[in-house]
Amino acid sequence: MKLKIGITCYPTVGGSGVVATELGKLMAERGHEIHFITSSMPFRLGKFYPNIFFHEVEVNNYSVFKYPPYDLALASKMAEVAKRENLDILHVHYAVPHAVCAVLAKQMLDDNIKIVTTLHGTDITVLGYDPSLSAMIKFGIDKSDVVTAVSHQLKEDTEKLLNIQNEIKPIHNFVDERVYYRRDNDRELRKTYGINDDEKVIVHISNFRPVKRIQDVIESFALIRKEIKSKLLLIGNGPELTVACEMVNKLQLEDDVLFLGKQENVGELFSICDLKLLLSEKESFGLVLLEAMACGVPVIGTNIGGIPEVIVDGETGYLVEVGNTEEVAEKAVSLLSDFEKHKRFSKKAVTHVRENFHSEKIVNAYEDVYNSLVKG
Ligand code: GMT
Repeated sequence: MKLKIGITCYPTVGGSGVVATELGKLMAERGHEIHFITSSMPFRLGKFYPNIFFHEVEVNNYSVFKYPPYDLALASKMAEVAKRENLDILHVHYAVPHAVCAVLAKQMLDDNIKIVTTLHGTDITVLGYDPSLSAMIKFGIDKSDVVTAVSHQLKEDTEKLLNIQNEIKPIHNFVDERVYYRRDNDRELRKTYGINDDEKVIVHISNFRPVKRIQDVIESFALIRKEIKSKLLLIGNGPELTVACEMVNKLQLEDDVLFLGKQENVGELFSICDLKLLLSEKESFGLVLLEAMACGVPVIGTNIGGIPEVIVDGETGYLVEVGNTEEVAEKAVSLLSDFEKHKRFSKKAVTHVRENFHSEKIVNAYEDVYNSLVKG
């Protein structure tokens, strides 16, 4: 059955926006009609799809408002689009404010439209502890028809923290394998960045928020570089970037750390990398780990949140304790200095992603959720 689905996400923010947009695109390719109801065009939308529509949420800032009422404008837009387009489902990414807005839209419509809420992490692991928001988050989750979480750990954390009545269904994230695969552009691109043939390339991609512990990434790199000729690529922008620059200067690593800013075609960049580091203190999944592994890049991640559900320790990379940069360096050196081992990890990373996080498998899981709602 072909469905009409409204999708709301933070269109320009990190992994959740990517997953929401990619899911919308793949659902559209299966013939469903997709309506993005967001504050701006999702940045990964890319090519034209005849059955994907974008409805911009516009917020008027009247002088009586101290703060522009985005949440109310979103709820109104959801209700307007759902009514006009006869939507079957509103699929929202993040409980606050999106799930709450969807509940409000549903009440405005007095309609049987179904709400699917996907939890991505920071709505629970950060905002869930805020007493001014926790009851609202619980409300959004409990009033949704189906709630999914991007990892088992996030499901558990949410249930424990907010005493949730609704069932939460874990559905892992995925990558589009048509975008994330290893290219043979190694030498050209490496040259462009001034990377010598005998150097290894280590990469970190994030939004440089404090939870990403960027200092640990740089400290680990400084230790690795003592043993192995290497470069560190730092990709992304965010509040800790200045701290990162200062630290690089202080450790005199300027020649070996490349700040590449925000990048679109990370699949190509991963293709010149030998190792990816994600040393966060909070991470409900770690989508960048999947993206790296799909491109044959082994990963080292911290043993927290959903990361152990993504990395197979000792096979596709390593799990390390938060803050233990010596352990990171030791594991990285053992991997980067052993050609056969690295090749084995790299191969296993690709097959692990293909077998467990294939887009078809994950999109099927979401489609089953949608179908169960419209049939029931
Ligand atoms: O990590 C962030 O700060 C961005 C955030 C987002 O909205 O994309 O990421 C969360 O959702 C991603 C997609 O499901 C997950 O891969 C990230 O692990 C999760 N971030 C955290 O839990 C800190």
